[in-house]
Amino acid sequence: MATYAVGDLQGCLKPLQCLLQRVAFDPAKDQLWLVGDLVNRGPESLATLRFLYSIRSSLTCVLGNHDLHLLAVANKIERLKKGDTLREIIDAPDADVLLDWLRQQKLLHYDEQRNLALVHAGIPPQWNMSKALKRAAEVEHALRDEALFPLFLDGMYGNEPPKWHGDLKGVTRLRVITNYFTRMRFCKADGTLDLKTKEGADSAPPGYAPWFSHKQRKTRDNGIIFGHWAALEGKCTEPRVTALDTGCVWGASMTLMNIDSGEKHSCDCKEQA
Ligand SMILES: [Mn+2]
Repeated sequence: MATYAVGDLQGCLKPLQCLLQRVAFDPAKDQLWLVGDLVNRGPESLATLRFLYSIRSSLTCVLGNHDLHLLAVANKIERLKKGDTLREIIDAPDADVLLDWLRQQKLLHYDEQRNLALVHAGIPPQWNMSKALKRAAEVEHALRDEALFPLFLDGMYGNEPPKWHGDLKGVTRLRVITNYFTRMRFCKADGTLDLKTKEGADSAPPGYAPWFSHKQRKTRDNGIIFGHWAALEGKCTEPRVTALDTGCVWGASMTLMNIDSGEKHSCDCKEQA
């Protein structure tokens, strides 16, 4: 029995299957952690979601910004954007089953035994693991609650306010939490977000730094696996922090890591497409 983590899939099913074959993944025995952004932009979003659903009991999965966007579009709260490849999911006869499963997934997973967290974008410097789990649970509750679900989806878009405050209420509060866990790259030590810059770790605007590099970060003693930031090319020198998005959907590669041994494999996406 082994546990593996894989970076952003974004509908790239063949590279995922290439990686699972590489390690002889057996869903009856092994576990697979996914950093989110399961769908969108890539060639096979529907087939990817169906495959994941079929092995759901072997999965630990957190939601990314593209997954939340899919839920918003499917619930007619947001329109498809240029470049979105989500239509096939929304039109599928089994869409309800797939989307209902997606909606049950978490924003932050923490494995206490391994002292290891799984999150799409990151954990802001000002939260320790226990605070982060509480904040993530607020959004997870909204996703599962029939009345809050549409309100949350409607209110989750936007970059403001740029920083968490305990007095925030309602969808504004949920928006900031969601932006941290699913969209963050650069922030200040106090958690002020810059959500515009998408280039590599050395492209921080003045006063900002990659979320993981702040000395004051309260999760420095926890392991964290994250995706979302393709421009890092899987490189992160911060101890115990692992960047797994290697830009498959942009024609680079997909990365799988054995979370206990740290051994990595990658499948080239151009050959697999
Ligand atoms: Mn993302």
